[in-house]
Amino acid sequence: MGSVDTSLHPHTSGRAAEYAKAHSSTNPLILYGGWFCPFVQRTWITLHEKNIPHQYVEINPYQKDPEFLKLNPRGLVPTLAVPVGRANKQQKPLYESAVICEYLDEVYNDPAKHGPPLLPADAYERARCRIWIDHISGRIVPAFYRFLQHSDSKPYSLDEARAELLHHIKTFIQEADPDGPFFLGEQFSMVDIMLAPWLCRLFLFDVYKGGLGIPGEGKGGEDEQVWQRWRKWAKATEARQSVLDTLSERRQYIDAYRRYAEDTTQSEVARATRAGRRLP
Ligand SMILES: N[C@@H](CCC(=O)N[C@@H](CS)C(=O)NCC(=O)O)C(=O)O
Repeated sequence: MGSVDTSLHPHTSGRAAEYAKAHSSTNPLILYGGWFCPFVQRTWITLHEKNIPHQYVEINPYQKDPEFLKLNPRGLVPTLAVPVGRANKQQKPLYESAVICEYLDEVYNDPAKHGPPLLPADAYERARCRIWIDHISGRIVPAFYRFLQHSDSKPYSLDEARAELLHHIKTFIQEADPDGPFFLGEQFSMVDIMLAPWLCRLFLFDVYKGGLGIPGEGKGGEDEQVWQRWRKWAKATEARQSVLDTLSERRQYIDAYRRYAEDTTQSEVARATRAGRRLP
């Protein structure tokens, strides 16, 4: 059994380092995160989109520090320490990226300070967003890891893993507003946030797995329109300030994800993927 990666690069770099530094002062709302983690990036993008004052604390979740486990017994990032009580002197923990992001959207709800809500006001539309958030977390994200962790000893081929990821991406984008650029149209929303971090990591398939396989402009055959819509979404989402500002340098991701590509990491996500279990 390989070791869990406690030797990860310890800091953010690039734009994310600047954003982390700008949020390093003491604040009653604390995000415990790891620069490499896409689930953390979901939370980070939400904090950025809503301009929420907070403190960012970089930790290595693989070290399972006892103080950290007291906050989150699952031992995962993101973990949020939320101020409660009089004068915000006490804090309570929250975890699970999708839960945290919805919490932030609900609590920081003054449009003058925090912009428009990230989920629609209409109950039906909100529920529909949650279907596609569930599709992202329950289908696209697991397929991402099955593909990235592919090795010759797997019971499925690399082409099957690639086809599965592309199938889930296609199903998702066919549900998006036809004009876009974002899932709901002009408005950047929680649905976009839930997928953006993995979008930013798709280049890893070019580095490690011989390519992602999404056809280039004009090469999508009968699916050309679908892939065109995907490219529009991807371009707009990648260019979003909150997404750019929460990314470290590419070479750091390439190093950090080598253990996934070689299928040697013992992270909870990788072990669940290997065992065919639901992701943590
Ligand atoms: N379902 C969790 C997943 C979080 C997660 O897996 N985080 C990883 C880092 S990307 C982690 O903390 N791993 C620690 C470990 O595997 O021991 C969420 O959405 O927040």
